Amino acid sequence: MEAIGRVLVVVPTYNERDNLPMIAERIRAAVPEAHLLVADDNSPDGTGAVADGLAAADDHIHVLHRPGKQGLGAAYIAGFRWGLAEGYEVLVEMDADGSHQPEELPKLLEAVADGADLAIGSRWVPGGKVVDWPARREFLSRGANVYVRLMLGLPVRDATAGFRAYRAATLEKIGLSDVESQGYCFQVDLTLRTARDGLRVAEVPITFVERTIGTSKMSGRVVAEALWRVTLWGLTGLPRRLRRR
Ligand SMILES: Nc1nc2c(ncn2[C@@H]2O[C@H](COP(=O)(O)OP(=O)(O)OP(=O)(O)O)[C@@H](O)[C@H]2O)c(=O)[nH]1
Ligand SMILES: [Mg+2]
Repeated sequence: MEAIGRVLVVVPTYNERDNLPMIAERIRAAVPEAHLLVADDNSPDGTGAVADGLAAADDHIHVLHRPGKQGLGAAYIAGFRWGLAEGYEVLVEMDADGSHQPEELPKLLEAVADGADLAIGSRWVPGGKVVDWPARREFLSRGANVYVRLMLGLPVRDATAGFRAYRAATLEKIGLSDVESQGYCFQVDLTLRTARDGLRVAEVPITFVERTIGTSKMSGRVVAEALWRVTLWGLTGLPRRLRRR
């Protein structure tokens, strides 16, 4: 296991006022050396001010204020850019709603230390679990992942997962400037880029817990974006895959 250097956990927020203090505290306890960046899209519920309060009391917490709701992908790209400019060596993605458990962060970081260029906290590998999800959400996530595997031929069980750790070098290599995905297919987009560039993707089993506070930002529009983009990537990549056979 090698040393991995400075870690930045990027947490995007939109109306997570009631979740943020608790999740920040759990992150700080689970990985005390790591820094936390809250990327808030000017949440109407005042999450940005809550984040400022946390940052004022703790030099390991930072806030990136963005002008308005521009989607998860855009928030992460802005957060990654901030972290790369500040010289962090590992950049972690994590939800604010408690679905991703900070206590599982060391496991993800270990996979990076063991050589992964991208470590994905996976619900759909042996040992991975989902707690309290309605059947239709599980069906949607499993179905999306089957479709992604069929269309893109990605050797990954949970390509839509949003709990992951990237080496800075991975993000620099795959390039962020031409990423257009806004919603959750951002995760598939970056997984595809990482695999295409021949980098090493590791999946670590995690337990995903349905949020108990606040509301989901998952919408029909987000699902539709993922569906058309994955279909397009699959169809445009297909001739190349067939030629390789
Ligand atoms: N900055 C920012 N954060 C967002 C945006 N959309 C979602 N988020 C955050 O991204 C994380 C995941 O969003 P959720 O609404 O929990 O979506 P999800 O986890 O895929 O879906 P659920 O399982 O239904 O909760 C949360 O921390 C949200 O606050 C956005 O447009 N901008
Ligand atoms: Mg959630």
